[in-house]
Amino acid sequence: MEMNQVITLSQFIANEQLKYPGSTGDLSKLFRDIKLAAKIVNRDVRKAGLVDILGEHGTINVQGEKVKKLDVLANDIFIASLKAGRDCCAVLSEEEDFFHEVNRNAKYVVAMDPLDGSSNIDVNATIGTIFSIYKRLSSVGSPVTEEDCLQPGVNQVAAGYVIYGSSTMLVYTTGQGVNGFTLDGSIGDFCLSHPDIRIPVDGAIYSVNEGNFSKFSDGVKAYIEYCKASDSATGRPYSARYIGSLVADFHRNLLKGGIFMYPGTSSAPKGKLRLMYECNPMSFLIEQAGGRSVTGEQRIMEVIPTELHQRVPVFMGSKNMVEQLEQMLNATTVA
Ligand code: P6P
Repeated sequence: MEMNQVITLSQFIANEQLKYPGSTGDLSKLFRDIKLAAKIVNRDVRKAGLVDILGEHGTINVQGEKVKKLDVLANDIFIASLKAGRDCCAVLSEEEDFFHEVNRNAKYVVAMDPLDGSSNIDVNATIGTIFSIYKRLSSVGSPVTEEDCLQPGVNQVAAGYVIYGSSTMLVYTTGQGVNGFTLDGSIGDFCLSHPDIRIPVDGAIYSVNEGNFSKFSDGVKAYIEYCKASDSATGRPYSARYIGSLVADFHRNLLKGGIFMYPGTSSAPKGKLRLMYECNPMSFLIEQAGGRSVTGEQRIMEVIPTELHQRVPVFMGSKNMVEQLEQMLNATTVA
């Protein structure tokens, strides 16, 4: 890329669309709506600390408006933008029990976590938005069905996240690799900053909440001990890095290599993370970047969903690290 050549997200998507002569442009318009909502959420996230001025959520602010929790506000912002854009037929959101029909004359379903890691907001840690896009199964114009929103991850047409960190980035895939765009406040647009992201096949970072160690399976315990063991030939011990915000932990591992784990435990066998709007989109991205993502028994994207908000155990990251983990899980299962 020539020096000083700025490629905005809209330009990049338009160029990508040219590769598909038959495309209607509906997906590009959907990304337009997601981009707009992301910029508005970014504005509000950056003000989150100003509660003394803006008011604590649940209170009434100086304008006489009820101050919403940021994750509820983010949900409303994304749904409003998708509704106005008219290219989304339904939204499955972590913030709503059932899916929300938006425009039955549109063909794309959006599954999303509008603001993941919101417990980190109060301590000013990095948080993010995660989204996953499917083509509806039912015919355009008919009522949207639960089956439209319960498709396996292999059916995704696109997935991505927005990370509200030291800078704000939008990272996405449509199945043609992974590209990252950084928000340039001076022009108010996302600009290509990380073209064709590939995760290293090996890494030296492991991310897991070790507070749950006593409740992990023997195989997971064995792998964590493997990560901690000293072995210079394989670059161990690895570094432990856990922010407690999926988008932040994922993004670091995507760029540097590593493995992220949210295993099942004796008290929560399915783990904590949601299949439809956390594990599937992140799995699409990691596989498109050359990594691997499994439940410990199968590829995450091949799980057949049965509930809108179902949880699955997740192990995802550098291909060789995830395969090493799977070998240790199988060894303890077989034993
Ligand atoms: P724990 C944040 O609440 C979240 O949903 C993910 O962003 C994060 O990876 C996980 O939960 C952290 O969970 O149990 O380790 O605090």
